[in-house]
Amino acid sequence: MSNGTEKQTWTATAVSALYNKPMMDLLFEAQTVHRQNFSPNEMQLSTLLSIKTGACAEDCAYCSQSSKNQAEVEKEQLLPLDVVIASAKDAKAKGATRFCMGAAWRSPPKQQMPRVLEMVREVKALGLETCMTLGMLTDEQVQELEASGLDYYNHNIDTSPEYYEEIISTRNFQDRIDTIQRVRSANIKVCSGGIVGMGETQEDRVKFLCELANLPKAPESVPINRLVPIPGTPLGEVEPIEEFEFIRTIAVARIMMPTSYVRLSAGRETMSRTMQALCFFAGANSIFYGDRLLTTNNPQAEADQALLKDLGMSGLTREAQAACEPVAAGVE
Ligand code: SAM
Ligand code: DTB
Ligand code: SF4
Repeated sequence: MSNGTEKQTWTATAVSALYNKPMMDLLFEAQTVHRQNFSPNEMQLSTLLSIKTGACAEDCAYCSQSSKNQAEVEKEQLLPLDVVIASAKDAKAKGATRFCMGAAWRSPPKQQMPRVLEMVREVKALGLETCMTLGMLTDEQVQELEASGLDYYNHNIDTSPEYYEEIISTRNFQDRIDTIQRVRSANIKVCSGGIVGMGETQEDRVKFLCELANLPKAPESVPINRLVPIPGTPLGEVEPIEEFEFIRTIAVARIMMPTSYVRLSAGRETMSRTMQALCFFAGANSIFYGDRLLTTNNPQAEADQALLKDLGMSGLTREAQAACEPVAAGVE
């Protein structure tokens, strides 16, 4: 564990031992760490919007938006600003505090940046936190995003370095790390996680979590997606990962990155309420909130409101989040 001055480096051996602890011990430890750093009955709510859909040059095997895959998606060019603002207003009215905008790009084309930056400014002006996920960035693009006031940049490492090349061939693991480092060196918070259930081994999951936790500074936000198998993609027929394996991954992420928000991301639509509650107990304290992810469905907002109510939980306000931040910052 961290002594408060030096950041711990996690080894795969140590993480594997943690991962394979008796389930009740693992859950108890994760919940204990969670309570040391966060208020246990609050859930951070982020709403996602696809601002540019489909026709992506990359070949990510899980993704409906790759031009190399045969999934049926409605391709859409970069959305007009007013459509994005209307969607953000709606998200805010429903209780989201962060608005995440995703584009199916390998990297953002230069001529599209002015509108993207305008989106950040306008959404921020509504009083929402902003997050963008646009693919790989140059130093100049990072600076532009920073100047526009962007709060978070999402760039997932997705899986272990070893398994990465089984999933994507049009870029490599280091390309992802390079963009994360560029974002980290600016005044933008890092959101980075990955996908569980792509046929990877438990060792891959352990190594994936080591990569995230051993970054010079762990990501402030860690989305853990359960693969949404999409027909027409190479992973369209993959069987869902065993549930306890998934919950263990969340618990281990919580313990390794005690002050990060761990988001139970894609894949909730096919999870029972009980499974989601166990993921929250294991330390997940953020969700995508709103009926749609990028090209697939998410639970209805009303269903999530009912879930949180039945669990005695509530959406995290920005004020409560700000009050928590000095505590979290002191631990790392
Ligand atoms: N094109 C940009 C990029 O790749 O960084 C941004 C959008 S991309 C769709 C964002 C992330 O969504 C991916 O890195 C992946 O982790 C997640 N994702 C995409 N398709 C998914 C699926 N079918 N199931 C679970 N997660 C998925
Ligand atoms: C993340 O980790 N998950 C989100 C967001 N970051 C951009 C995307 C999930 C996509 C799920 C499949 C789809 O809707 O196309
Ligand atoms: Fe393109 Fe991102 Fe999908 Fe990969 S995950 S195909 S980069 S949209």
